[in-house]
Amino acid sequence: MTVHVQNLINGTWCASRTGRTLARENPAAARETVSSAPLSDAADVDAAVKAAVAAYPSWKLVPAPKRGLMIAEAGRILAERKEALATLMTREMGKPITETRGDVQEAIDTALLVAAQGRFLAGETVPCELPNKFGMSIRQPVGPCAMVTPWNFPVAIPSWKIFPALVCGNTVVLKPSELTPACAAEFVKALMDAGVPAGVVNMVCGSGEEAGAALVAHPGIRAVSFTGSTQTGSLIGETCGRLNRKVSLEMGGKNAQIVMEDGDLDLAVDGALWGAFGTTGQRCTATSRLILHRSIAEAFTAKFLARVRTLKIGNGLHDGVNVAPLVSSEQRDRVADYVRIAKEEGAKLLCGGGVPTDPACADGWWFEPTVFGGVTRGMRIAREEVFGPVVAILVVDSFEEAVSIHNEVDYGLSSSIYTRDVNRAFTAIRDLEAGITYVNGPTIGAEVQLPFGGVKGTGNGHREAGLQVYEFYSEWKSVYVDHSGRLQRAQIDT
Ligand code: UN1
Repeated sequence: MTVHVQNLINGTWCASRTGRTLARENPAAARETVSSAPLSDAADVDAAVKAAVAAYPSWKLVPAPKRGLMIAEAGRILAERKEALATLMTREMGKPITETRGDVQEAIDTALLVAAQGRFLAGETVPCELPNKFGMSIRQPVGPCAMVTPWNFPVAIPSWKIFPALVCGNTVVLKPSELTPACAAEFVKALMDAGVPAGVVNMVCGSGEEAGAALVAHPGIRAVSFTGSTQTGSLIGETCGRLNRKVSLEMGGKNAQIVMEDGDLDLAVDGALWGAFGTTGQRCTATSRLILHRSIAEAFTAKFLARVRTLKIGNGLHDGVNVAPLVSSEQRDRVADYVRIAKEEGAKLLCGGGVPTDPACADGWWFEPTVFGGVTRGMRIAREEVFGPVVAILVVDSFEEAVSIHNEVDYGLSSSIYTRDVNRAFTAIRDLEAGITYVNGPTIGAEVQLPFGGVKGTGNGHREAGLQVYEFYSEWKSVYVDHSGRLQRAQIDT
């Protein structure tokens, strides 16, 4: 059964003016079309932005607690539809049903957190230097926001952006990945069913080059939030810089798990398996490097490889599957390319490295869980993001060397260290250049109540989730109320 997705403009679901659509196949059964969605152009984007601009003046006057209630209701609706949405998500982008349930759950968690924030979008009151004068700061919305979202967390990531944007009083145009339009439409439907007025949330489907580019540069947009590739993020950053437009970028990672000689090896193996091969390695937070202390490297690698070989490859809808297909044939080509490059660079293939030969995998985009040993700092496989089930092992002689290797990549999203030494753990927390550090846990699995984002090439300094996200979706206004009844000159009459 194919889901026919449409654009949502001013509360009405409609086709693109172009008449063009794009079909989306099931990554685990490429002959099955899961969804089809409009390939929109600049005129469709223009209509969506105009709707968001028109809806803004009244939406920003709705009291924030009331906006929060609508978000709470959207969260309740998502909880009610969780199983159906998770099933659709596995069919549309591949990851196992346990993980797609988690994706929807992350949106529900975000709804609960953001809804409550509707009653606590707090500012400051501060003393003034002059008598009979009152000083405070308040949050105001930014205006119509553009969200450009990826396929790997097709519901959770839109929720990280759209819920806080709405509670702050902004309106939204969403351009979801062309690989997951049906999931995005279900997310937006939950908001509409929760009573969000027409025009407050709009959705335009299509390619990044056409619909995405038109949206980001549209004069009606005041802020842009993007999660995706470094290449696209940099282009969006350039456009927004030129237009003096607020922009939040969440891009690549080359996350590492460090295992020290005093770490719990079995626990570290569990962590590495989940971090490297969960979501088939297609998370910004995925473990892409294992930095092992030489004294445990051999023992760890043996245990790890034994476990990797037991991972169950299959259709994400089937019970017990650990490794589902990659999202698309292009993504699989990219992973295969990195495997070739790593071999050419002299890395040693320890397991996997190809397309599974099982006939059950013939009609989809699987790739074997792949481990490289003998990786050295300069190799591309040690520095570049793969976004697939490939992990590179680097061996070090000291904690200092582990930190130095960890920090020498361009990215800095997530990091992890397994150690029982509390001093080392806290030194790692201080010294690892990353937005997130886990102690005795894998690099994936952030919770929504803490800020999410990275340093260096991973982003441009903004954070999603937690309480920090409101810095992006609101503007501070400073207010001075002088009740002295006379002119008082700051810095002069004090
Ligand atoms: C992403 O890969 O872009 O921390 C998001 C995690 C998830 C979110 C990942 N909660 O792994």
